[in-house]
Amino acid sequence: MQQFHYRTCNLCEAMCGLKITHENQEIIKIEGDKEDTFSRGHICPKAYGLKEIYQDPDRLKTPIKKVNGAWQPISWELAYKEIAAKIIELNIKHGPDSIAVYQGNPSIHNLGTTLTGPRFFKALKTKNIYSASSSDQVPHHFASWQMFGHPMLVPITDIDNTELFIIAGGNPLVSNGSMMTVPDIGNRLKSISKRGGKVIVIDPRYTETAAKADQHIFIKPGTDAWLFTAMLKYIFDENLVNMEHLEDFTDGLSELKTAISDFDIATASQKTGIDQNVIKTLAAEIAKTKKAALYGRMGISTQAFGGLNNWLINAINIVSGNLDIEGGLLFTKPLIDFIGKAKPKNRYNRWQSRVRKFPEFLGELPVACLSEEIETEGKGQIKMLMTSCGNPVLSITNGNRLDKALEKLDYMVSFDIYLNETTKHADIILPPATGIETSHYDLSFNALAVRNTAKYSPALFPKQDDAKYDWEIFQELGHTLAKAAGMEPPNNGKVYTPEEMLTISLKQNDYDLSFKDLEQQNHGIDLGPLKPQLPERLGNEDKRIKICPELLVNDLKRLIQSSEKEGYLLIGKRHLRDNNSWMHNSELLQKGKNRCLLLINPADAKKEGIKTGDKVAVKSRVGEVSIEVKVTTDIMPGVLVIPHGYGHGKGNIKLSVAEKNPGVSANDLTDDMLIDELTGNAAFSNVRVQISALA
Ligand SMILES: Nc1nc2c(c(=O)[nH]1)N[C@H]1C(S)=C(S)[C@@H](COP(=O)(O)OP(=O)(O)OC[C@H]3O[C@@H](n4cnc5c(=O)[nH]c(N)nc54)[C@H](O)[C@@H]3O)O[C@H]1N2
Ligand SMILES: Nc1nc2c(c(=O)[nH]1)N[C@H]1C(S)=C(S)[C@@H](COP(=O)(O)OP(=O)(O)OC[C@H]3O[C@@H](n4cnc5c(=O)[nH]c(N)nc54)[C@H](O)[C@@H]3O)O[C@H]1N2
Ligand code: SF4
Ligand SMILES: [Mo]
Repeated sequence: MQQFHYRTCNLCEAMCGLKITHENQEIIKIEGDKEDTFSRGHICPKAYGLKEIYQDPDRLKTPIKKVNGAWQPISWELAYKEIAAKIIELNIKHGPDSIAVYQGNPSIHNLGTTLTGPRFFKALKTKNIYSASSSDQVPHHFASWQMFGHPMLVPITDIDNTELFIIAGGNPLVSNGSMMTVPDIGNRLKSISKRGGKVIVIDPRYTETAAKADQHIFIKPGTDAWLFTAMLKYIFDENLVNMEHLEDFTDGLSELKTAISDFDIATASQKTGIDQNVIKTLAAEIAKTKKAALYGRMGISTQAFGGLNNWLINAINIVSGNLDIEGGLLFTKPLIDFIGKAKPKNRYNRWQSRVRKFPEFLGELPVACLSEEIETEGKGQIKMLMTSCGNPVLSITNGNRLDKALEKLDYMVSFDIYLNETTKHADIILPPATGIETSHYDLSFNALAVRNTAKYSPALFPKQDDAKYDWEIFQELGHTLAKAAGMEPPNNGKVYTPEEMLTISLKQNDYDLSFKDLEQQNHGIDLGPLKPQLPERLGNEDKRIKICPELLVNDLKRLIQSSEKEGYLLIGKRHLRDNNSWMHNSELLQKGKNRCLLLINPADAKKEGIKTGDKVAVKSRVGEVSIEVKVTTDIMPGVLVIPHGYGHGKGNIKLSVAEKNPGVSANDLTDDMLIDELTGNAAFSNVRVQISALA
């Protein structure tokens, strides 16, 4: 008999509701859940990947251990014991910092991992904690923490009410939104234009989102901070500041005016390649449109001035009067609200990385430092690495360097569902149950969503008998470790389920909902639109916005002193059927033409004497790849595009589908020396490269 199961897709940030038709343990159909209170029936092709991951014969389900270079099964208990013994041994020999942790992107998409992984890693008391966040969104958190008092107080575009939506460095039509949980983005964008509003995209590529927008503006990669400072300057100069509702609790407005007084439109135009009149119009439009939002994402975050960009974007939204108004940008109020309860504290520069002395932020060091911290001998050198839900050999800048550095480790453990380019270096891999075998609640993305909603999804299918959930693995390993160290196991040795943890989190909340209420609503519960909440919602003690934080203002010097070098600027690109590096083992998502191509503008192609289908060598300071070319007017002259997440099949791994079309890794070209020195974020969005035609 066919049955229906409703759940939230956990593959990206959009939180789409799925309706899964199944007969016993066979999936018949996956479609959008039209009754989902938030996503209204939208899904993307990746949702079908849930079925493929479930059925993938290459997916690991029980632990494996490398013995003399060959993989062998090992029991959970023996694996825990070996890992615990190694942690204790290295701790005694070299101290807690000799054990490093890398947490990848799916950590935050899995309820069990989110609830138990970070807690386990924190208990190791190592300063060497790294994550995909510093290849991604750390600058957003930095600006939010500095300006609004909490790293997760990220202003969210009120997309369903705005009249002007400016997108810089984001391609939500493909990514389905990021740092802005927004299912059904296509229709939501269309509605803006339909109600007489306007969508503008600022991007070095004429993207899928740009194609649906009212205006697209090419920008030279890495120069956005020049554009934003010039826009701010213009708003001040033309007396367009209009923020009465925020003035009573905003500090530093006149300091901001002074700080940007030396910037001008002419310089910005020369740096960005954007016409002066276009810059003026952009600034005037955002200041004069009643409900407007300037939104920036990956492209403005993963560059040398990611922190500055996010600060300047927030400042533009504030002075133009668009923060904390309907149709502008608002803060969320999730059901499980870890922001509201948090106490302000220092989160920056409490320690530094050992080799390059980069400051810690939110308890983490920049992942661009990981390889050198493994390679460089001396006190505090990393001897052991634990990766969870991450594939840094393909995802971090200068991935090849890490690939080699991992060989030097004394020991490595990976919590991962695949034997891949990173986990092949591990001594033990512990694979959790995943996707439709697990229950789900979005703890993080509800804090970034364009509407307040809540939804709990139970597991669809039971995990294989001898498999384990991520929350079991982290808690049981924690207990084994405590016992081996002669300590009391945490929680008296009890293993809490996510459901028990959610029940505890929901004991008190502003919506008066219990876990039972969530369980009863399989299409989710709508908690209403985002609403103005300032100043109460601010995270700092004085409840005041800091529009001109010292750390950020001082960083303007670095922008002014920056200089240009020769060569093409390499940027990235996402495809609707890719998900970073890890869903290439799905036949369904992989079929079709090769997507791992180098995109180049016709004028540049002509100059280089290359055409579509040719192979070229692309070379950067750190490496070289050879890749097929596609010539397209979508790319700005001087800019090259290579998607990330490819480069499969390096070594003894098991990805039967992915290896058929391995592609090359863009991160064999990106440079670990390029970093936003303020926030520690990797700057891979504009790496200098040269190309040469191959015979
Ligand atoms: N050049 C370039 N580099 C980039 C980017 C870019 O745009 N360009 N994007 C950056 C961004 S935004 C990000 S977020 C990072 C991502 O970087 P990472 O998080 O390091 O890489 P992913 O490709 O997401 O790899 C996810 C890993 O998690 C495993 N996995 C999947 N599901 C589960 C699960 O349920 N449990 C466990 N334990 N493991 C699981 C997969 O097998 C895979 O090994 O890459 C960054 N790197
Ligand atoms: N299909 C699919 N969806 C995904 C993912 C995926 O891999 N595939 N990954 C998920 C993850 S982990 C994340 S973080 C999000 C990312 O979500 P987005 O940020 O929306 O995704 P990107 O496609 O990386 O968009 C970055 C854009 O910035 C542009 N850009 C590059 N350099 C610059 C610059 O200097 N200035 C400006 N203005 N623009 C620039 C690029 O051309 C690109 O269009 O997507 C998520 N969703
Ligand atoms: S957009 Fe994201 S959440 Fe929605 S179906 Fe696709 S992968 Fe899943
Ligand atoms: Mo990401």
